[in-house]
Amino acid sequence: MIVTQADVMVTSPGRNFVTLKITTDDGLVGYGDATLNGRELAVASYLRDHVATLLIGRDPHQIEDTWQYLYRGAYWRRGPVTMAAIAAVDVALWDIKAKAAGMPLYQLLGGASRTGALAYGHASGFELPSLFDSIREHLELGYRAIRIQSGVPGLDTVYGVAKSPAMGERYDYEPARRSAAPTAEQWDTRAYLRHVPTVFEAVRNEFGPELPLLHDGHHRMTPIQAAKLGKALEPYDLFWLEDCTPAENQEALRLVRRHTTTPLAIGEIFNTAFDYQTLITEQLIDYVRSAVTHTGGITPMKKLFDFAAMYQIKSGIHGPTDISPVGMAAALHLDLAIHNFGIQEYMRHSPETLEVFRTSYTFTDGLLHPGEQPGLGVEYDEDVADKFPYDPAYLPVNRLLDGTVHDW
Ligand code: GCO
Ligand code: MG
Repeated sequence: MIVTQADVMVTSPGRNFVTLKITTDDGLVGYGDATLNGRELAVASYLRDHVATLLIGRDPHQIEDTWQYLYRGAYWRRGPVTMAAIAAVDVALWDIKAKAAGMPLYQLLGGASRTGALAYGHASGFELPSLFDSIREHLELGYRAIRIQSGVPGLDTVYGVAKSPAMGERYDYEPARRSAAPTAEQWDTRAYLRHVPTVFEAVRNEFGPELPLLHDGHHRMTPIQAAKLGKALEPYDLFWLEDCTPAENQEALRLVRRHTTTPLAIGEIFNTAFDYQTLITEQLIDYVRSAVTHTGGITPMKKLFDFAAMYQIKSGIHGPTDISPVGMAAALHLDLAIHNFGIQEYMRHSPETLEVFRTSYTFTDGLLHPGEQPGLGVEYDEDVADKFPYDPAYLPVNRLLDGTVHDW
């Protein structure tokens, strides 16, 4: 079997997605997600202009060799654009291999280690009543673990918080605002640090001690501020505190760790195992947040999780709606197979997105399952996709009240 065609497809059903389609002379088709929110066309060009022709004539079964060929062969390693492009190739080849085997992909990764993957959803509200409503909605949808983001007194907009959920607004569409330039949000870390523990106290009082609760700090704190927050949140028994400090600085977590037993998750903006070297070997985190789509695909993610497993660190794969259903399905096959599964983020795609991407994964009683279709179990409808042309959209930028640009 050889690769005969590699097509890069861009569509925007509610938000932008980049998908790689690899076709073989046997007529098998594999899909890979190459979506990099706000920088989509850079990855599309990397694939179209520099990778697609290299794939023609290759044996699709040689996944490890193709991965090394693209990673080492380019000389310029790592980086989100490169690694998203390589991920798309890797996932598409796994899709083909599993289809050729007539098995769902998780079977090729070692088979199921569990009946389903515990998922967490995103509840948010500017004030406590709307936050509580959002939590209740998620519980009704079947979620058994919930991320909590709330407004901060004095700030008009806050990352991860829907302004008017009553009007049907979901925050997952907001980070990719359709505009020619990013919008600006505001930030005040001291106000945030004063407010967040009161929110978790109220949520625990209302919903009890059992519900696993998560929170995302989105890289906004210094190490000492993060240590303070972790400590303040200890009474509320978080499942994790995510991205408490800017992720590039691995050593920062030493200080945070020394001060708090709140479990820590990091890595959604990482793209190789090297970004975790200190974090894993010194056991500075509890959960690895990488996305399959942004970390070079299934091949390196499996190695990364096996490395993490040696230090009792678990998975918590990134699953916002800017990961396409193809990337989501890839994550679910890994979640089912690996031993050190922790939790899976699941925000749910919009109906338009699911018209383009026909998924077979299921969400039942809080657990996700990738389904039993051969391969990834996701089909891409090109006719429907063509109805949603690319539309520039940007993540917001963040500024302190005096105008200084801050981590977003
Ligand atoms: C999360 C993330 C996302 C990111 C988004 C950026 O934990 O799900 O922080 O919401 O902000 O993926 O594109
Ligand atoms: Mg996050």
